[in-house]
Amino acid sequence: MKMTFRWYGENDPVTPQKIRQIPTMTGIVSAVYDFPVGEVWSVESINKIKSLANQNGLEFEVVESVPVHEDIKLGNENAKRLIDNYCENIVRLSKAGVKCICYNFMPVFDWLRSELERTQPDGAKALAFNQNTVLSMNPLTSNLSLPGWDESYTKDELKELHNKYSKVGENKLWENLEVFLKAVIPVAEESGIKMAIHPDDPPWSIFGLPRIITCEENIRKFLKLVDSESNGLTFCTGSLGASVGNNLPKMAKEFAERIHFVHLRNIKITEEWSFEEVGHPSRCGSLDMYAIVKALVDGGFDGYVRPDHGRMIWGEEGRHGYGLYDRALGATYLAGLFEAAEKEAGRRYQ
Ligand code: DNO
Repeated sequence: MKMTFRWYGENDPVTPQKIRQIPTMTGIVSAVYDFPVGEVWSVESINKIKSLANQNGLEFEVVESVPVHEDIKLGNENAKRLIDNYCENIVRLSKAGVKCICYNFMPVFDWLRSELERTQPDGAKALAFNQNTVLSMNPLTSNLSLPGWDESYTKDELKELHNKYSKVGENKLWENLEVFLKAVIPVAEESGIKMAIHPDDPPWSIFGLPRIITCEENIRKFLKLVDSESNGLTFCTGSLGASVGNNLPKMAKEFAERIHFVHLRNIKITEEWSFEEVGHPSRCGSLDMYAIVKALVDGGFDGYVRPDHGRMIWGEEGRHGYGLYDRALGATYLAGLFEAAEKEAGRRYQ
């Protein structure tokens, strides 16, 4: 297992200098942010991240994300050119030493929360999702500010996109995903890159848009679309765990060999379809973090791990979910779980 930490680039107040001081940290997880979605990243921009990481004793082996352009998900006439660009990014990243690429296939919106600063009993501020609030939101008319939404569309563009997706239901989205994978995975194989799809967060349809990477059955289907080690998963416990039907330890064990990257965080399910983010340890929320880590290790997982979203504690302010303190606490807790599970399994602990 390699413990890593997400870094949002030079404007991120959580600097590589700080990240390297977190015990067990081996590398940063980052991306090039200065090119529009769908375009080829410059070698200079890629190498800059690598050298900033390396100067601080950290590796740059995981990219999160190389975003998939909406036209690929819609499968329209621009898809071919954009997929070619995607392949070129894979080749360029592999030349810079990247080994794993995280991406998602969620239409329009990435991860979604209805509240960004819910105050918890101990005074920490955390992200939360309430289904009723989300059902009452209309992204086409309201001024939404969503934490995971990297692209900012104008209202008209959003309406147009929404219209286009009205013709793309789940089946068509699966087909478009298959087209993407059949083009991209052979390039990843040749480049020694493991592709790791991120599950949909939350793992159900929102705003009438289809979502398909949601549960055990669909993940099994996804892995069969292209049965290659390079076609793998980002196992995000907070995303999959929001659905009460998902048995995370079972899924972790079954899919372990195809899991290349793990996002570990705990959530507390407050009612069906609603949850809030909590501290990483099992006793803080609804997920049994040790059972999940143990299942991964017992299943043979030996990839990259990062502590996912932290709460804002000790007065820290910054990017929602991505402050320093709570994620750092999470990293050391999670490293402890891995040490225990790996030793118990008779594997060398690194
Ligand atoms: C949220 C993240 C996601 C993730 C993308 C992967 O905190 O886990 O935004 O980076 O879905 O493409």
